Amino acid sequence: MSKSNAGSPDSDVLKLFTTDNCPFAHRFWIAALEKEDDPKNPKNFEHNEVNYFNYDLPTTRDFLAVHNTVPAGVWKGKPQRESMPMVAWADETFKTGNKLRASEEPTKAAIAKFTSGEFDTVGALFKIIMGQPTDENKAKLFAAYQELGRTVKASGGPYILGKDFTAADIAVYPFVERAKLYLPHFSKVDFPSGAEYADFLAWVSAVEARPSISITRADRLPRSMETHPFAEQKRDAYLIECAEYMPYGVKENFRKQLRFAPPGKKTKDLAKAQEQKKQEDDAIARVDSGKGSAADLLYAHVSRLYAGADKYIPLLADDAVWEAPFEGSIGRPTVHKGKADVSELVQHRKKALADFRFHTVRISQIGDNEAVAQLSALGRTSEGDFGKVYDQPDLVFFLTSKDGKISKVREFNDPARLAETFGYKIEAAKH
Ligand SMILES: N[C@@H](CCC(=O)N[C@@H](CS)C(=O)NCC(=O)O)C(=O)O
Repeated sequence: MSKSNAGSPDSDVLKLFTTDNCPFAHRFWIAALEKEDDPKNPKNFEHNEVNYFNYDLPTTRDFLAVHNTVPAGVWKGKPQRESMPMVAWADETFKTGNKLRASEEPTKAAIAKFTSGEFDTVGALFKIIMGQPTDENKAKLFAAYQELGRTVKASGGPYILGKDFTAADIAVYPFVERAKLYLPHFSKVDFPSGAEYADFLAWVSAVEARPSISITRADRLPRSMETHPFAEQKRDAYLIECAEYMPYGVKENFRKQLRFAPPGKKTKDLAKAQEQKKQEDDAIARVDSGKGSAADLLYAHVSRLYAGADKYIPLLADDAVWEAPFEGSIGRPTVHKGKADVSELVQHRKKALADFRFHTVRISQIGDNEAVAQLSALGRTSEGDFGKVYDQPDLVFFLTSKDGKISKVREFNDPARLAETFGYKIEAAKH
């Protein structure tokens, strides 16, 4: 736990939660360094490196009390969330360093232009890397790069809006750094070169010459080696190591492998992750064709419960029953009968939480029509600036299936934890 008072109401220092391999966090890191008088010696923010796979680390806990993605932060007791809003906020708030013009119209228009729609440099890249290196997707990304080059030329350069490095350059650059590595490595696609990309490539060089960019692109520092469960120390190899899930869609499977993994080492196993993903996909396919076992349905239950009632409710038999036998002691119903009641329960829960995940899930089929899941839940409520952390480390679902649907769920949680988070009153047991 940090000993500083960064983030507290009487400090001017931002408590920054960031991850050195995330392109969104990279945006804010660049912006934060640009706002420094001396980027080598930052004074506006305190850097907290977050391993968002391991929920037991104190820094990760502090981060999850604020947001579920990096970058995030706390400044004068208030939460800061999401990369581009944070860039704009820092530009307004910190009077030091360079003006990033984040709130000015031309910058806002350029950010929108190059991060969405026809000339999107972000979405098109992800599509290619995530297994769709089609001619159409490649053409779209490369057209966006050319348009960026034309914009730089028209503005007089060397940056998107002319001589000033702005939030527009910051919004795009982290995804170009990754494109240079990921396109050839994962998709066998050459990063563009040649005369038609000259203006775009000149922009890349100009951006990379900035001190803020060199600092953020340095090889991994000790704080990274001590935090993240990856082995490569050189920046390029490290970014590739972290992104290995992308072409295979196994991010969630890597997440499970990395939950308790040691920092500074390579322990993830792509073949095992792919095998697990196949089993999970098969389970969902059986569920969706009405042939799911109790264990398959329990996997679908855990995956879809917080994805929304429309995804969850079709799993239920018409006369499904949800029992929460311990919740009587906090004055909540212990039985919800039929689809309508259960749907109401599911919607009520989703609304109450701003951010939620089940994790460390173990599912076992224990009879022809029964399965049990031992798992943990972690989330944040949706009220107030921060919400409140909801932590239910020992949770059990007992599921009964009938004709490929869920006929009964029994949920066993610690009602004292629900009471603490949601303000229920603990009542004497009524038996
Ligand atoms: N919309 C967010 C996206 C940030 C984001 O997706 N960050 C990823 C890492 S690159 C993250 O924190 N993931 C958390 C997790 O997977 O648990 C932003 O612009 O800041």
